[in-house]
Amino acid sequence: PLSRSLSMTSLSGVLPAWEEDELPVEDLLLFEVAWEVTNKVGGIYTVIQSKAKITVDEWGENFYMMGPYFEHNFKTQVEGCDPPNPAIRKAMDALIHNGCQVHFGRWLIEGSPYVILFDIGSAAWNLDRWKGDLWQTCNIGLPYHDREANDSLILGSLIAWFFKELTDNLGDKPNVIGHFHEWQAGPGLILSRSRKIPMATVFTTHATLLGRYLCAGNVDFYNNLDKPLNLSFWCVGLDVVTPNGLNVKKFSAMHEFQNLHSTSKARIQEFVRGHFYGHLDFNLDKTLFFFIAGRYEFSNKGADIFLESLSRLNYLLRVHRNDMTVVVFLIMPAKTNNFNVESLKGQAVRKQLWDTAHAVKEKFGKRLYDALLKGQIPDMNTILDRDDFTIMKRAIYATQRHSLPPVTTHNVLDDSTDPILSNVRRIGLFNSRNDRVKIIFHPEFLSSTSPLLPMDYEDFVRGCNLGVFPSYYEPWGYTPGECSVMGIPSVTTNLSGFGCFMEEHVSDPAAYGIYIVDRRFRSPEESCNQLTQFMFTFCQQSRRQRIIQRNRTERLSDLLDWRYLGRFYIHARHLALSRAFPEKFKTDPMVPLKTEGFRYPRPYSVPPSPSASIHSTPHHSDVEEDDDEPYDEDEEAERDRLNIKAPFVLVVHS
Ligand code: G6P
Ligand code: 1S3
Repeated sequence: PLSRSLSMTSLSGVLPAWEEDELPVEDLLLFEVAWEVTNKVGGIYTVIQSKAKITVDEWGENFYMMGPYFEHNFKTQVEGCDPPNPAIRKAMDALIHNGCQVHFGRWLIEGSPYVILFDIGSAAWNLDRWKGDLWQTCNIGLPYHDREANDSLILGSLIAWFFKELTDNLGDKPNVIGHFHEWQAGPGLILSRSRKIPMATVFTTHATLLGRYLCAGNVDFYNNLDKPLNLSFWCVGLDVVTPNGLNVKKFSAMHEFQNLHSTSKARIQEFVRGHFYGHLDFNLDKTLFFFIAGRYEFSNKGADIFLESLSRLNYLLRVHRNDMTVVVFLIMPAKTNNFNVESLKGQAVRKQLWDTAHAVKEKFGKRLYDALLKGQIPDMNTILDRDDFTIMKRAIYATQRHSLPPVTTHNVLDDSTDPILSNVRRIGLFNSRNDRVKIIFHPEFLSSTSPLLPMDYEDFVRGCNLGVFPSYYEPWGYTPGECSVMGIPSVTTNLSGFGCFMEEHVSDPAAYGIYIVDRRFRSPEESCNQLTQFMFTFCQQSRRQRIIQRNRTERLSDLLDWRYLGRFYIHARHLALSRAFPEKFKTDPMVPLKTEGFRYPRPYSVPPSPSASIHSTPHHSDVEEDDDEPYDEDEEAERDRLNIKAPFVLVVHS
């Protein structure tokens, strides 16, 4: 049935009570507009793609996503079909008859939402006229050669045109809601509003160019927020803060995510064996994998303080004679001209060693079998012949190298000015034998078809031990949340939306594997020391402590689930409808929706005073070091649940 209402119930009111009036979705059409619909650029794709399922569950056939058409994306992600709604068909046809191409289909992701995709190229001949319209309407002029801005204007003009046709066809029922994401969808919103198209509108911003550029420059942004900045625009009003969620999947076997960690980790270890050939004098069983990943904004994403802290961590591990090694992956796309030869050679050498070992093992096995068939135990000194030794020696000789294992997997184009490489040179972490911290800069997003590290991002994250995201400018930041739902601990900051959200809702975030660096109230030097300390403490944990901590991290995933956080979007839509059509839709704007009042308690097994244990590491006085068995967290989880008293439950009435 189309008519569904959502109500959120928490068993004993730990979560704020929340009841929205039922929305008659059969009398409404919801359109969500974003540049990243079927088109992955960054974090906004994750928002709309992961949220699709809960939106389709609520809106059924009355939900549509709109974005730009790219042939490759359409062919690989969309199943084309005819729009079932005649009003939508008619509106599309109006554009098509005027020479613009519009495509319709189902996006092949969870929930299979309908998508309407507009071909920018087919409408580009209108650009000058539409630039004029934008200038006439709101005095916004676009730079001549700015491709991004031009494309967003074409998309916006097509979308506003579509809405005009649609609402003309529909009359006053059903009502239309247009939800626009980020500035690229902005022209569609501006034009729809200025043309007084009868529809409710919502705009979600995911970052501001202003913040991004000011933070990346030399402005001490957060300490000067109260001072006037010489800018032509500055502040926007805000109705609802919509925390970003994820489509959380729970495994039926509780420990499945721990097993997945183990198998993915083994694949990363294989890569490391190749990359460090000839220098594998560290114990892979005592090696932790840390990583940072994201858009290559060196200081905004905190790669600067991460590298500095790694050099301090290297020092601490060395002076404390700690036997752990940390291999750090920096995954940030930069301009490259392919993989570097030394990295590819590393994997080839590893493969050759593997093949040699396999060939000798086969021969050995056959000779052993033959001897046993004759009732003999073979002489172990002669079971392998001279040829076997020769191929083994040759394979070992091939592992000699005269250079250190490379710090980057690709040839970086601007090598001498690249911020990561320049800083690696400054701190001197060149993967030498003495270093306890090794660096691998992978200046390309991961892919399961890579000849070097053939893993997709999700599998890679699962195999790591700690994600480190010490961002300076980060409106939300998906990366640590993605780690959490996979049960991988991470570092975030109190300057990221995610970090603030966790600080608000989790009593002892570090015990749950969420380390929050204070970049708001501390100097960069102090933040660096704090980050170093977090990483050093992490290295001091036993394997069993890490397993316990991963269990706790994974337990936080409910908090990040769209089934919980989707309520903020529902609220925003109510608000928009009540403003656009006040006679039909009412909501109390005086009661803003908040998540305040709910906190995950400190895990049951953590002593009440942090001074009683290493700060926030899982308490384990009664367990053996390095006990490899997956820790049965059921008991602790159950006690925590009782302690929370009110696990939140989402009830969907239909
Ligand atoms: C999972 C597996 C264990 C494995 C461990 C490795 O928990 O269930 O069998 O030993 O991962 O953990 P580590 O923290 O050393 O990567
Ligand atoms: C933005 O992407 P970014 O990495 O440029 O949007 C993301 C999704 O809302 C958000 O998580 C991130 O903080 C923003 O910065």
